[in-house]
Amino acid sequence: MKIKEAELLIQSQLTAKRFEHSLRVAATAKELASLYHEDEKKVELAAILHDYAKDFPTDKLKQLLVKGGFPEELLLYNQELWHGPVGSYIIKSEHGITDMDILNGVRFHTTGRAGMSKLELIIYVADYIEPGRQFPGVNEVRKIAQSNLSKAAWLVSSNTIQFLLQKNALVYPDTIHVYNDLTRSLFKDIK
Ligand code: DGI
Ligand code: FE
Ligand code: FE
Repeated sequence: MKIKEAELLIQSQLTAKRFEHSLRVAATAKELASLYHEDEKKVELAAILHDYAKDFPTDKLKQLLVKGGFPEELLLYNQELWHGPVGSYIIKSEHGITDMDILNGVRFHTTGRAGMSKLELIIYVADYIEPGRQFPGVNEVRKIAQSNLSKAAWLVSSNTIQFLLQKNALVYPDTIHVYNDLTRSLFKDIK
């Protein structure tokens, strides 16, 4: 799929606001791809497509999550976690995307997971730091993203978990796994 084609497709699926978010994530992700020597075209495509299923109605998300064979445990967690897996399923089954890195970039963009590829880390971080975001602490992540991609992703996971704990929200295991995985690799003597 060409970039322009993906943009038009996403524009047809999302509200204007979310479409603009997707374009900003794509621009941010492209910069990170250049900085960290990742395939810019692949990264841009994954970024444009990452929120494909964000505006799907709940019933459709639920149905496609099961149809796509994703862990049914996801149904016991916040519905925010469903649009990534469902998006990856749709771009594969309806739009012929076969690149596993792109599919995983879309699938895991909300939770992250242990053992993320460079492309996955880029999407995960770009979604958090695109210029329209105003999370507490986002400027620190923006700064670190310029010199250390893993450390930036670690901060995203740490901030997200702290945000969820403050709300007494459930934390999906993959959200914890990315934090543990990056903590292990960044701070080698911490157990
Ligand atoms: O789709 P976006 O809004 O661009 O961003 P996103 O896909 O990263 O979704 C962000 C939301 O998902 C944000 O409010 C934090 C939430 N989230 C991430 N991990 C978890 C989670 N929510 C719950 N309940 N549990 C998680 O593990
Ligand atoms: Fe999302
Ligand atoms: Fe997003």
